[in-house]
Amino acid sequence: MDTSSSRPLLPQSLDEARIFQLPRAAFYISEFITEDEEKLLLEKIASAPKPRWKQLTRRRLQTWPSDLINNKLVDAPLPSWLEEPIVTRLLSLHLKEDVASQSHIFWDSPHKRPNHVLINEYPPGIGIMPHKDGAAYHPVVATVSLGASICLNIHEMKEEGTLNRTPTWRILQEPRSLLITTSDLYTDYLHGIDDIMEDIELSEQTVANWSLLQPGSTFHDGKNPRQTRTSLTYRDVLSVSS
Ligand SMILES: O=C(O)CCC(=O)C(=O)O
Repeated sequence: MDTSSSRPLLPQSLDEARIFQLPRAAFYISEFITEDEEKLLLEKIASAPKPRWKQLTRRRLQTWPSDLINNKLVDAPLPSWLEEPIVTRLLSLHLKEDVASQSHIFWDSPHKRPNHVLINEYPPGIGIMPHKDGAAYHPVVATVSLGASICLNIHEMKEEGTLNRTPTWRILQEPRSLLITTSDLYTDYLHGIDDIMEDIELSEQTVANWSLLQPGSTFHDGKNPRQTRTSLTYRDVLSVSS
């Protein structure tokens, strides 16, 4: 598909984008935004005022509209470039094709839409420790990836309460893709990204969303050499103060 065209080809409903290998429910759309939209978003992120960036030890991030304070968000709109086209497109995706049930992925969240976005920038070799996102948010995360591919690992806790370092599943996130994770994946599992220079052993057997990847995508020898990848994670913060 020509992803530089003005509209991407979206599935009829999220049902068509379900990752069946994962616990209910996760969805993956490989070409959720166009190349032009990706370029514009990267330009907007790059041109944000310097203080917007929070430099962590190995990664940097922006928080929109603001950081949470005691798990609360001060009421403020997202900037228009984070709303359009992503939020509108996300909310236009119905869970099922059936016209009688035309609800979207945030239908049961308190604000019926995401109100908060984290922008994480991962240089090659840098990831994020396995973690849970916690109680501040409604348990739906919509992640749009920009710039490059990366593997997200899903981990389980062992019976004795320690982390199983071997991921139970891997999800390959391509540039311009949308990944939605919900329910048990949010509450019971941890997610993280390895600190490695390339993702290896990528195949139908090892990647949960393999059948949903971009048509014709080639990961030569099952490898994905890392390049700088930026993610936008959209969530609904439960508690909002005015
Ligand atoms: O960049 C990603 O895809 C994951 C980000 C993440 O784990 C988080 O924001 O909690």
